[in-house]
Amino acid sequence: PQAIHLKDYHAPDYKVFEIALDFVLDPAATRVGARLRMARTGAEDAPLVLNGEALKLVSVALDGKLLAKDEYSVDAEHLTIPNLPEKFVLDIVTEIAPEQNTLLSGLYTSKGMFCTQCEAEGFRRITYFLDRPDVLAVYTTRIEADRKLYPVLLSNGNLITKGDLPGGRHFAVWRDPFPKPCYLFALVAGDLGRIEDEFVTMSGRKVDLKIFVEHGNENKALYAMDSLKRAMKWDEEAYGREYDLDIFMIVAVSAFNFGAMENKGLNIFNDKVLLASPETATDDDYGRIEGVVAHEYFHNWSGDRITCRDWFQLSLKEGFTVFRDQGFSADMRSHAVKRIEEVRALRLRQFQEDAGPLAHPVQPQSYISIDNFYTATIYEKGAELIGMLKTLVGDETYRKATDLYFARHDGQAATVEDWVRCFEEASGRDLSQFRLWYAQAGTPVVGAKGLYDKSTKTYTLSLAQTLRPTPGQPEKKPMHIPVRLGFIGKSGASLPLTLEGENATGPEERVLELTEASQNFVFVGVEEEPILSLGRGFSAPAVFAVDHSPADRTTLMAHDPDSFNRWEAGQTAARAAMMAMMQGASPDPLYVAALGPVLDKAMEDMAFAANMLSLPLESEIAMAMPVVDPDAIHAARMGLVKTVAAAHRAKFAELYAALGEDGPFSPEAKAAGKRALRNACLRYLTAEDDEAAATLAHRHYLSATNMTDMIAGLAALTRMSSAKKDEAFTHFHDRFAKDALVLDKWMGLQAGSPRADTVVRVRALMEHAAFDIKNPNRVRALVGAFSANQLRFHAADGSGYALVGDVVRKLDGINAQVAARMAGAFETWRRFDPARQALIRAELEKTLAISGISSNLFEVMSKTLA
Ligand code: HT7
Ligand code: ZN
Repeated sequence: PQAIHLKDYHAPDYKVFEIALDFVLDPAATRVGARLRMARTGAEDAPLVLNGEALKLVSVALDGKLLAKDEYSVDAEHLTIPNLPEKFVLDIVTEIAPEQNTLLSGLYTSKGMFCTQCEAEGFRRITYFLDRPDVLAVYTTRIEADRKLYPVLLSNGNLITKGDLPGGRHFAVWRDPFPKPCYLFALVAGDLGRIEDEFVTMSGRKVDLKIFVEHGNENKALYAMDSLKRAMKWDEEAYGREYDLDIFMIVAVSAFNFGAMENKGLNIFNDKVLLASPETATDDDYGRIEGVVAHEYFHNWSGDRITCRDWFQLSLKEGFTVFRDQGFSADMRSHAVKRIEEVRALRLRQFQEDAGPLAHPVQPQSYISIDNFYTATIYEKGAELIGMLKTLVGDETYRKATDLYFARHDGQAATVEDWVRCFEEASGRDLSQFRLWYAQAGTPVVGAKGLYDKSTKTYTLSLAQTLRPTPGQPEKKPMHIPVRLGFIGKSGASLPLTLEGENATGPEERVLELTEASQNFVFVGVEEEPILSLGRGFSAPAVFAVDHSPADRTTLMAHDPDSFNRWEAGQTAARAAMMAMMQGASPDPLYVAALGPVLDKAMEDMAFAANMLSLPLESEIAMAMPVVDPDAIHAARMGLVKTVAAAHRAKFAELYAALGEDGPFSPEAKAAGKRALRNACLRYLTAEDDEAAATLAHRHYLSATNMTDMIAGLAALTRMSSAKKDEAFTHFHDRFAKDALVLDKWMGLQAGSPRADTVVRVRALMEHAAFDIKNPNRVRALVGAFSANQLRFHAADGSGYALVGDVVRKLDGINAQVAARMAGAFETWRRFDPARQALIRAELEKTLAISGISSNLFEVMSKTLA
């Protein structure tokens, strides 16, 4: 497979003004007519090279005249037509087989309905086209299908007309007046239920809102509808963005490669991130639904109205839209808790990526398969870059910059450079060095050393940044890093930060700009030796390395006014305690004691307290180890849980009893926080593997009135040997046997069990009637959850590697995008001991050797092995 490079970008040789699509739907053989009104914009002798994949070409006509076979050429990926006039109309007819489309890219069927997924390069699996994001056209779509089987016929834009046809068939015509790239095209046809609502925009226009789901699931779409209306309002207030069509539709589908897709006016969602009811969805599910509904809606401006010039600019729309959805969710819930969740996810997925063989910059320079670049770096690190820009220019200028971006680039396919320039113009600042964040891969380490001079009351802070080489980038330059910080006195009070040369007392928090490899900052009038609170709010996607003493950490845990750093201090202390335990030390009594005040104050902010009480995950601990020892990590973590549980048992029991569910279920943040805190207590109260713990967990499960609590009870049981475990899992299975999304949770919990028989159980579950390798949700729920189970995936006998390797190899011929994603489980392999590395290498080599390997999997495997 060939790599594609950013440096080779050329504007297209042809323009498409309009495209009229005509679908005659049939699962086995759908006929697609495409009429393209086009013009040449490149050299006179440039042939028109259209992309196409898995298509049967029926005919091509130029300006109404059928072309003979020698007037064009077709290969597996292109239709090439030479000698074209300056302006012309092409009519192309193709035939496709949606029911055979297991890749779920292009037009496919899912549970008897038709749906599309065109990002990144799926449109070429529908018809021959210039399948690149910088070709923007106006779409008219006619859909014809059996009326009984497919009563709902949808596409982008506004409905123009619909009607009946002979033979029990019917049709609908949709027109989207906004020029768009083909990756935003969508079509849905099926027998679907719906809920409807409306939204009045800030200029007083009424927008019809419709969500389509499988019949019977209508009530499970109500929360998504509510989230949508809140997102529409928020985008008007926070960014001045008003919706532009008369109708906004969402459709839920069961088989989907990703979370959701922002097709203009017709978002398509994986049902996992749309459907919710108290009995079937956890609080995390509710939060995710709210966030993803907002994310896709926000794309209407950051992605659809302004799209990307090429796929190297992917973070332009994704990083920005993630940043927008994070802002929305923080406003809807808790800023402190949201930030903790974001950083946790970033470190788990993006720092891991940046430290491994698949590291790439937020703006990559090359790729083999663009599907492999929908990564945590493009999305979450991309969002962090925008957060840093906001920190550097301030809130008001940030809004000026985004207003300028939306006004200047509306209707265009833009670049990251266009974006940064808007910030430069709005702020008057030179952001040349900041651009390195887009160009350099890797996570910088910001080291800090403080020197306090009691006699002069000065504190000299030395900051130094280092960035390790990443694949293809041996040399790195210093970056522009905003470092938010504060000083805390021994009593826990905040101290002012006055820089040398300033004549007024400084504020209690400020942002330093680190631009050199190392820099000194001298603070004056510092009355006592301060404890440094560095990287507040996680002000940059970096590792902030400060050598705090255990006592300093507990002071920060209790007194840092920055809630993120209070949590951070607790996590660092817990990690240090577990690292020491792996060297034979007993659990750090200072850390264990520091959780006392956390418990005492827990009722003040329950969601935050739950986060303070949760120890770093095993994979988070692994990131701090030069050679990962999964068994030692597991033992240390279990040991610390048991010690904390024993030290604070009475308080955990008291809180647990006080926090029982009362009143009707609410998915809102306060009620969710209460459940989170109660379930954190349950975790400690069930620390031992004995009948008392099993009885409590079982009772918790049985008495639960919502899915969050049920899962908490089951999760506790997965660690236990008691017969109550199987009893509860069987009960849960039978209760939810008809609900695929809930059975996914049932499978995932079992795949995440630390018990030694987990591999065997997962293999058995792959034979369960509910498991379907063709449905990505099922694969992710079982195999994805298993590969995230560090202890069992990395079992020393290699049985976990073999399981995932077998699935990846089988899946590649079915759905290469998902296979490549699953294969990402091996990306950390060089961080394990030589014996495990040898086992993984064997899996990687076996996988690379499969005949007909997809370019998706080839890219991930070959880069992982390199
Ligand atoms: N922009 C969407 C990306 C997406 C996607 C990418 C590759 C393969 C399948 C896909 N489905 C959706 C989702 C988003 O970021 O909003
Ligand atoms: Zn997105």
